Amino acid sequence: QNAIPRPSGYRVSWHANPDVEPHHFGSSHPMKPWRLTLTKQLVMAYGMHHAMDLYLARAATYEELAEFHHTDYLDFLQQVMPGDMEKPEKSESIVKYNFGDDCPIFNGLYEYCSLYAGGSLDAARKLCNNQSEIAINWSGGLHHAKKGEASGFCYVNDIVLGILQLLRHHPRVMYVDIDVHHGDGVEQAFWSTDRVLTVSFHKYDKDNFFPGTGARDSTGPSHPLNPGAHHALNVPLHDGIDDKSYIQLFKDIVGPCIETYKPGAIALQCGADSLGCDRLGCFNLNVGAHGACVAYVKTFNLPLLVVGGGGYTPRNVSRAWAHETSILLDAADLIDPNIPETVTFRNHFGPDYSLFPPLSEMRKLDNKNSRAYLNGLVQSVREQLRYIRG
Ligand code: ZLV
Ligand code: CA
Ligand code: ZN
Repeated sequence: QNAIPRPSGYRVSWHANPDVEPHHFGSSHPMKPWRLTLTKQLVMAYGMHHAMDLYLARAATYEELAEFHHTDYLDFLQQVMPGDMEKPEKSESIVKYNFGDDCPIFNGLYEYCSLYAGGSLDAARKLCNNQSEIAINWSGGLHHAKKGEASGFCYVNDIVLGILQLLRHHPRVMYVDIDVHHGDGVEQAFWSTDRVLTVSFHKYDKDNFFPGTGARDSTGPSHPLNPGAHHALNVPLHDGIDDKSYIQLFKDIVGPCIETYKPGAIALQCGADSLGCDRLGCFNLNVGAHGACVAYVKTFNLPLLVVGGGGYTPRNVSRAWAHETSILLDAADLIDPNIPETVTFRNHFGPDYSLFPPLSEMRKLDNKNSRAYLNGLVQSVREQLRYIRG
């Protein structure tokens, strides 16, 4: 594959550390850091690495993690070992910090966390220094982690750390989250400030879908003295949303939010579990539609921090994130939709060997989101925006 010419207009940077990739949550756990290896193989086979600035992200330091996280939690994260799960004297802390089946203790856990967080911090810093206009960390996006506890496969919240960095240079930062799960950790971290507007699109079913938060009417603690009131926007969806309705809804909501709030920078979480056929997800999106949301955010030409997130069918995660890398490079048209012969692990992409297989046809769920329901969501977000100024 020929190299893609470096676009002259703006700089795109890639922040990664390959030492994240071999970490293993356990054989039955759906989170597979190996999907990052597969993504990188696609990106490189297409020659996209020639069109970006590549940075080897260093691990976030303890002090950097402590900009958001409690030190007692970090101390525990740093010293906990796989065998501790069975030790009675550790069980109180394990419960307190929410380790267990969703958030297992595996070898190298602290290294894994500090490396993926280091990537987002590095990316945010390059945006702040004007050394990059679009900075990508596919290993980040772990939106459920709380100040003092792990949650939903997430241990440290790299997005919060990245946004805190962006806030040093920008009065307002907008956060957009297209993972199929609610971005609760990021939302909660900024509940008490009007300097971050969070917007999450997700499947919502209070009792049957993790984490059970993110109803339309939960817009942050609404005390009259809280400047952050109304600065959490939630777009709760039902099963089976399709390409056309999702893209329309995304534009109808994200467009007016950016125009009203006028952020200085945007952080975009691109969780790929909103694709059709995802092992944990329940939407019907194809790679093209997921990418169309990324392309839309890019049209606003604001400094953009792009992170990964969920995504549990690795071949489709890597398809989506490779395609989205090409969109961010303005090179989507230069990419052959047939996956090149030279891709290592190409066997994972059979039988179609396409970057855009018809995902929704294979495991189709009925679209339970009526036109009226979606129109109601747009309407209610418009009403919410009356509380927001840029
Ligand atoms: O994609 O988990 O439903 C960002 C992200 O947003 C739950 N967890 C919790 C609540 C009680 N549990 C179930 C515990 C299950 C533990 C292991 C699995 C193992 C095999 C297959 C599926 C799961 C699983 N866990 C599916 N959904 C869960 C969620 C957590 C989802 C986190 C999404 C993270 C990276
Ligand atoms: Ca989401
Ligand atoms: Zn998710």
